[in-house]
Amino acid sequence: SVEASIPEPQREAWKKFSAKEFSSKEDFEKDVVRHIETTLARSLFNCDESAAYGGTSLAFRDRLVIEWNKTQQRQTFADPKRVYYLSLEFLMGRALDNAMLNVGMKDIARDGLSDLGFRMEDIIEQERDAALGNGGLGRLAACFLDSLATLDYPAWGYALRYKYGIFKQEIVDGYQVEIPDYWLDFNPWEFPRHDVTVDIQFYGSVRKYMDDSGKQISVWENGEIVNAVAYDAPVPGYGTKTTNNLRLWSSKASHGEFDFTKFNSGEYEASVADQQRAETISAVLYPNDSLDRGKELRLKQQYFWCAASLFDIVRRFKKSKKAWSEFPNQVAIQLNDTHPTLAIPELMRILLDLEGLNWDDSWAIVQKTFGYTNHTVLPEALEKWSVPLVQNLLPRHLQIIYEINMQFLQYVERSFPKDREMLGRVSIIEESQPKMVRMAYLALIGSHKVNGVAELHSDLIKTTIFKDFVKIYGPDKFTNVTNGITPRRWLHQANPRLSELIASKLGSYDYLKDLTLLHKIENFVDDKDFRKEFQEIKYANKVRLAKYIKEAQGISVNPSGLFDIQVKRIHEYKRQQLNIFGVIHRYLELKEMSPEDRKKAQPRVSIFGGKAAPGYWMAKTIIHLINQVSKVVNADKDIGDALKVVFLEDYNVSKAEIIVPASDISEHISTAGTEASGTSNMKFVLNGGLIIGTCDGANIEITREVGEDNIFLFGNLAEDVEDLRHGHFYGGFEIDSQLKRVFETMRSGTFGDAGQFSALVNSIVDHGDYYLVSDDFKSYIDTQKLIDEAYKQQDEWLTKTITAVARMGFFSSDRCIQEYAEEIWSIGIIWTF
Ligand code: IMP
Ligand code: B1N
Repeated sequence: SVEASIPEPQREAWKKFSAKEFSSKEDFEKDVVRHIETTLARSLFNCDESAAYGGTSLAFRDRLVIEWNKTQQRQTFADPKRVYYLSLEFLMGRALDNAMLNVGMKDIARDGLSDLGFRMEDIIEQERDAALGNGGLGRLAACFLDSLATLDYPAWGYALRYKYGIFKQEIVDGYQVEIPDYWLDFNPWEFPRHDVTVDIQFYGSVRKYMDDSGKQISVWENGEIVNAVAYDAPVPGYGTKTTNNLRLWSSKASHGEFDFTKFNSGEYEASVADQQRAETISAVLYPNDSLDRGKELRLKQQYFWCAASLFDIVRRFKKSKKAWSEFPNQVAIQLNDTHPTLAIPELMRILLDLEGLNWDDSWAIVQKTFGYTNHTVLPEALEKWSVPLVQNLLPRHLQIIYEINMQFLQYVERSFPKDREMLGRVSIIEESQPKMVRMAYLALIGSHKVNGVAELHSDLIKTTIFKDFVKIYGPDKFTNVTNGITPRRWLHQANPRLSELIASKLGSYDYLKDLTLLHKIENFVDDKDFRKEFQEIKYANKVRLAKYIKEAQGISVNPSGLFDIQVKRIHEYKRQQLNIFGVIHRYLELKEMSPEDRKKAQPRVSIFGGKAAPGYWMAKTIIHLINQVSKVVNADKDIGDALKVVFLEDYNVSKAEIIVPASDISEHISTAGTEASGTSNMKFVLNGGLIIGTCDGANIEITREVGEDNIFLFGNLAEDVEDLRHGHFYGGFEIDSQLKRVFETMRSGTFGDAGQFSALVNSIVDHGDYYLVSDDFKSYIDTQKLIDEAYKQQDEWLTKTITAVARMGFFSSDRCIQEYAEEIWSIGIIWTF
């Protein structure tokens, strides 16, 4: 149904002038020039690369919009069950290159731009990243959108339109400095929908009364209203016409009577202040990864976004005039971690208070609708909100949460009458001072499925944080969906030569839609020409990165050295400290060698990159140490090319696209049992690099797929971590002797004032070494030695990397989305023809 459609007699005229997609080079050029001259009001005489980027993007945007409109029409007409992916983070990166590849017009664009006097690569570089996320969780959401569209699923993403994405990182005197990322100056990819708005309420109170039939009614009233405005971004699938939608909500002051009276009574300033306060809600992405800070504004963001999204979803459902019992057959909502958990009490509120359903029917609908994905077992990342905070901001929701909890606890009590302690353990409300709402429990109780993101992680949640809930609900409520990555961006776009080589051997690019087809390149593992080309591509990618390192960081690195890369958020559990201590150890060994021996040593380039949360001092100390070591080692004339250390500033998605294809080794070395999955591990191997890693997260499944010979595993196992930690405190423990030597060197001032690093060293020496750096140190450096030796056997190394690439088919986000669709969402595809 179309609410404002053109009458039948006028449709012919309409159709005659309907927008058409360019399909030739000439039409593309025409569109680009028209956009530059009219939309951007520039001319032949002042068209720089940024204007050319604008014109090119707008030309491609036109194409996407046409397909986007048709997709929405098809979906509206078919009215199938849709999936809604609620994520506070979508780390999309750049859109232009992706749009060109997905609609398959990149070659035309290259030729067209060249006719107009531009190099396409330079134009692509003009775009700033859409960086609405911190790390893996946000990038996973972006890969999922790509797969959902590619597989023709009717799906929407919902998030916030932050004015400021993740901060830009600068390194000043070795320290991280955060610069705000105001990214919306020019964003051709979004469409403001000023007609799609929702009033969102905060604060206020709940009035209860009996209606005539004796039914209790709750009214949430006297609150503050903030307006949510929709901004849409098209999400094109690869090699399909399906173009789905990512809807971002922006907050603004509601222009009700309230403001109006203020204006009239001359309180102009107060009114503007209100406006700014409202806009603050969607202003900034919280820059914490796997860390919960419990800030009120964050809770406001979460509710604002959940309420606006649910209003939209419910409105769409109501257009079909189906019975409420049909809601779970039309709507699947996936909670990306606990951040959108308020959607559960919000849907309850809509059904109970606004639609007049009873509790049991409402609850049945809610439980069938939601699925919850857990992404971490780290205690510091598990969200809890203080009861007084929720009471004040969302009084009605707190009542509903208490009611959910009461019914749940009654059920538990009936099922486990002998286990009195269980009630306190599983209660949604933690009886602390102040009381806290445990969001993971609420998400679990309100969903029909809970999944972890890699096998080990999915097993771990069942034996640790959700142990009691497995007893209560049985094991079937829990499942695993191992993460994946989109091969479109992470192979085809980031590594076009490798993608082309693979396509030439497989006969087509079909493997980009069915990554399991990759296994066939194992047949070419002995093919001389293939091997040569494969090796040359890796070298060329290393040259490209070396060039970038020189430009960005001013450090010269030799591309024939072993490129050892660790790029990810800086976090103690990810153990960049283990890596840099290993680098110091290597430096000391090189210093002790004779010049002849040093010449024989395998040259290495150690590359780091990643952001620390602004308030995470230990992570910032690690960054500082890496930069200090880099300064000393790179300037040491004895060392030369034998070792170079680089900290790459401002790691982000578009930089990852240059970095990932250039690794020989990448490091995924978290303390076993702490990294839920990891996804960059998959990206590096898919691009022909090997892993040094612990038995953690998806490393375990990668090992199973590629074979133990094609990965370098080290360190203690997850099952032993608890005993080791216990031992540190009660048994007393000896720091590894080689690590001790590293600490002594630091203490002697080799890398500057040792006091700067004392907290880092003390966390290991004096405070129990929670992350087991010392326990794993020997195993780590021994494995690095093995890698040096293995790398010298270039032929065998090449065989390993080719074999590993061939065996990565499992890790496509397409496989992952298919599992969600079948096991959790029960949705089907919408045919595009
Ligand atoms: P919604 O479900 O109302 O939010 O619609 C989703 C998107 O599809 C909106 O941008 C609508 O404008 C658009 N839409 C809804 N129905 C039709 C239709 O029949 N033809 C074209 N677009 C539609
Ligand atoms: O989610 C990724 C996994 O691959 C990583 O292993 C996992 O660490 C990551 C609170 C998080 N878990 N939890 C978060 C991010 C932001 C925030 O405010 C928690 N991120 C992960 C994808 O599954």
